[in-house]
Amino acid sequence: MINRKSIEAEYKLAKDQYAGFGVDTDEALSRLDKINISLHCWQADDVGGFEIPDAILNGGGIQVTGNHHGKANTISQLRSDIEKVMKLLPGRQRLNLHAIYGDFKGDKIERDQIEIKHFQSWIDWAKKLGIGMDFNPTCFSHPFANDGFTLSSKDEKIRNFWIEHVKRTRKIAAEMGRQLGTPAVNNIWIPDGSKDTPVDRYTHRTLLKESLDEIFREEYPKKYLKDSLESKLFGIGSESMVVGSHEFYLGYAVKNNKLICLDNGHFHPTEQIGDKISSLLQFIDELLLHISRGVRWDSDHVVIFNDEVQLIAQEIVRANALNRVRIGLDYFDASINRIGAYVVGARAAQLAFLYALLEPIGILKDFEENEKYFERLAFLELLKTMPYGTVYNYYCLMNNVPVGEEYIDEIKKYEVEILNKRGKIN
Ligand code: RNT
Ligand code: ZN
Repeated sequence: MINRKSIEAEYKLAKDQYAGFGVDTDEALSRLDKINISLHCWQADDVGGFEIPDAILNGGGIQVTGNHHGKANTISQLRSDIEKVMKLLPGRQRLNLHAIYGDFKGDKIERDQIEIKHFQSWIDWAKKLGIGMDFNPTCFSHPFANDGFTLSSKDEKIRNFWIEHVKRTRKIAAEMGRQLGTPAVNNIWIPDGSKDTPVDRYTHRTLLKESLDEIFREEYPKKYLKDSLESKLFGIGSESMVVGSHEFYLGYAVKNNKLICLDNGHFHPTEQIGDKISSLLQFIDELLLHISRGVRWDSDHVVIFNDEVQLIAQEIVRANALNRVRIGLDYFDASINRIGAYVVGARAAQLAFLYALLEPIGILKDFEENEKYFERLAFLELLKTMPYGTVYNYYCLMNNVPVGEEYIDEIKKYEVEILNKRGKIN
């Protein structure tokens, strides 16, 4: 059991211990507090959205499994869930919305017809909460995505439909950024690829390049909108080739000054995206992260405090690049309480950044420069037993949010009072 009364005393001891390494825990916390995690709306309802009729998750190479009760079925339920999540997290977060989550008010609005008015109630909600928003075109779960190609389709009609959709999302995202006073990242991920080995990869990639050129023809002020591109190695049904590969978008982003989105479920299982950050930052102004957890494949499991996420946070902090990286989560687990999934993942990401911010970077760099590799290794190991959990608990206490396991009870209460009354999953 967490003893709230002793947290301050424990924090004092932890502060002294870190001070012994020249690390200021108060400063680490104030830097952590400036990190806003963009919470992905799609964990609350299994990437369903609010289109009429309901979009069925397909044609996207992604999959949600599980049937835990309490899925958000309406906009107000989803907002209530996200508000609950935010109350259980220290610091201030953002909302990351997908285009299928518009407030369509019972109308059937095609994706190439979406407008700002369909998202105004979200913007107003964000204003009320004092948070920023990010956005995404939804180029899957749609009949025009069923044959596996969208922006790179050889069918001009299909291509133009998606080009128009993505153009509109840029316009909407820019308006979100303008109204909320913080740039919205509009992240483009498309499922395009093929199950079996194709013979003509080149044409699809040429088409994707042309589609993107057309999409980005219109310029928006960077203070409102940032465009980002998310690659993938393979997906379900696109095992043999994904058009928007890492190399493709890397080339495009460098040439056209776009953000790269790194989703750590989208690479070879042993590939560390933490290692890519210092390379990309040499050539790209800003990165977007989709922090996720692949288990054997891009399975979008709930984020945990594992080596992979730690390295990502460490590489950003060590490169002093927090101001050049936008942080989002991306996973969808319908097998457990969905609110719990958000809080576990978001807290794990925060903990990873805190852990990185508490490193005695000066000492470690000094060892490295002087070829004291044994000392460097020993120190990195010793840091693992330092009381960073205590520092995080103190951060929660200061933010008036549940500390330690207290959030579990809060979520259980929400499950009984709210989620259990939502009826059967559809
Ligand atoms: C899919 C990508 C993408 C999606 C969201 C829903 O593999 O990771 O980011 O998860 O757009
Ligand atoms: Zn992603």
